[in-house]
Amino acid sequence: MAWKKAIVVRFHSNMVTVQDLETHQRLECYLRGKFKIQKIRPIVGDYVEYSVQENGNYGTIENILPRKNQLFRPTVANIDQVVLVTTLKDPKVDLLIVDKFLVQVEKEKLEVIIVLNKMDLINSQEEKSKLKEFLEIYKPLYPIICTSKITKENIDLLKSVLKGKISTFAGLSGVGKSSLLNLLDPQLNLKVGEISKKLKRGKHTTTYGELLYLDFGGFIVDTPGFANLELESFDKDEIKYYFIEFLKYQPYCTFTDCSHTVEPDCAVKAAVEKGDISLSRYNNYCVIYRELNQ
Ligand SMILES: Nc1nc2c(ncn2[C@@H]2O[C@H](COP(=O)(O)OP(=O)(O)OP(=O)(O)O)[C@@H](O)[C@H]2O)c(=O)[nH]1
Ligand SMILES: [Mg+2]
Ligand SMILES: [Zn+2]
Repeated sequence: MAWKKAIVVRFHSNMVTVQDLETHQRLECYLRGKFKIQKIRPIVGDYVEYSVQENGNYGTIENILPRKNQLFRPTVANIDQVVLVTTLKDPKVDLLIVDKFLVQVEKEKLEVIIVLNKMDLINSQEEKSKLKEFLEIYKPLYPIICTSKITKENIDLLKSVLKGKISTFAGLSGVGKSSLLNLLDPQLNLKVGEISKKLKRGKHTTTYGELLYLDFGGFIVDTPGFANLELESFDKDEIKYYFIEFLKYQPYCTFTDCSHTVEPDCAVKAAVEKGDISLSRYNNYCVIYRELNQ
């Protein structure tokens, strides 16, 4: 029988669950022995070719197609975009965490969309000015979608952004990732407000995420929220390349290896003083640089 194409949605011991690209039907598959010999393992998000066994109950993975990219936490292949979900209130997310997250995504050269959730909680003048500040900082840099589980604003816009793509939802615990996904596709029926309790107890979360299929077309990985974000594996000198708005000024710094922190005649610092680069972003860059310089 001819091979068919599918995507790996789940991995467990020595079998994988695949979803056929045409029929969307799921099937448990065995791996050919050659993969073990070649030390190749399919991961969630891999496109594969498979054949169906005679009884029709199981399939066999025949071939793993080349990966476009690979994310390690969670382990997923062929990601089109990362959706960073964040909030200004309950929890109040520090912009340093947002910037650290963006650094990670920029390093992987992935597309990112910022979703600002719990808009229903933004009511007081103080909260509204925080919102204004957030938009002023990030709108020139990344697409932002403001959402709420309560008012359901912009859920259709979010749907259109996810349609036909493989996306991961990332963000601090409690910002509403699972809630938003349930709103997008109620069949997902994800647990809300529970994983964070598990994290507090220090339980390990699975490293192999599951690919969830959205009924309007598209795949999602609902990653468990992280409590904090450390950039331990980064070199202090690479961080400047991941603050994307610095790039066009960098060539005009007097020192070619300028770190934009203490050097004189720094074009990035000049842009901060002129207001062309946000002070918040620049300060967070300096914090990250110093943390890695210790
Ligand atoms: N007011 C308000 N509450 C929300 C909104 N979205 C989610 N919540 C609530 O926030 C809490 C956490 O929501 P979850 O969807 O579990 O958050 P999560 O990001 O998946 O959290 P983890 O799985 O721990 O990473 C729940 O009590 C939700 O009901 C929103 O737009 N507005
Ligand atoms: Mg969740
Ligand atoms: Zn400089």
